[in-house]
Amino acid sequence: MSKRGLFITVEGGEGVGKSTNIAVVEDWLRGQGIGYQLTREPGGTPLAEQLRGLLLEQREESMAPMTELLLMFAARAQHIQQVIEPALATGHWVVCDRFTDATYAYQGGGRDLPRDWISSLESLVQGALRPDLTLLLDAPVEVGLSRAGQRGALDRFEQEQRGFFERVRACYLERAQEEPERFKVVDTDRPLEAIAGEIREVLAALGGQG
Ligand code: Z5A
Repeated sequence: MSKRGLFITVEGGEGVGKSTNIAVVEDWLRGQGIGYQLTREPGGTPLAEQLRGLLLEQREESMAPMTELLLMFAARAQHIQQVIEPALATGHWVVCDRFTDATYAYQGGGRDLPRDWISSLESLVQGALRPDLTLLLDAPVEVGLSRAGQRGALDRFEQEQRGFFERVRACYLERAQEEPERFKVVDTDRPLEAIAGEIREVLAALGGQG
């Protein structure tokens, strides 16, 4: 039986450079000859991608925070069962663009839903599954918003006000302080090559445990 793969999540606020730096993670994994599955949340399966569409699209009827929370976990349940667990079980590493820390940050920090509701759903939906490493890409909110603002139409989250994104960032940083073994906070308000070098170092240290 193959050794279980490692589960890496990449987190951070709007425009911090997740997509850009996930490419660095992929390059490193390819260079090491490690099989991996790249995926994202909300989404990652056809059904979960449909739920993503519901979560991100702008509509006239506003979405209740509880609806948003339950849809995030509904998508996650499907994603874990169809993609994440099967990949880890065959020894592939899983690289996931956002996971449950985003729920704590956006629905907990941003929308002010109670943290214990999120942790109850986390236990119910994930059982013992937790990331082995979480790369928290961090930059001041104005830096991320100005980078993200150079793109096209805004989704439902991107329409939020600055205070929302400040709460999201504060919640991510608080979580990183609470779990320093799992989180690596990477300052992305720097040139790309410096960021990539730090990410490769973090992965090399983790690879030794894999
Ligand atoms: N969400 C939630 O609420 N609860 C949950 O449980 C989950 C998610 C799982 C969709 O996520 C939304 O779902 C998300 C939270 C919510 N909403 N928001 N906001 P997403 O992952 O699709 O959304 P995103 O945050 O909108 O990703 P993003 O904006 O695409 O950001 P990014 O991937 O971090 O950024 P990027 O595309 O890599 O970089 C942005 C630009 O900056 C780009 O032009 C780069 O070339 C440039 N860039 C990047 N790094 C640098 C540096 N170092 N220097 C200069 N320029 C740079």
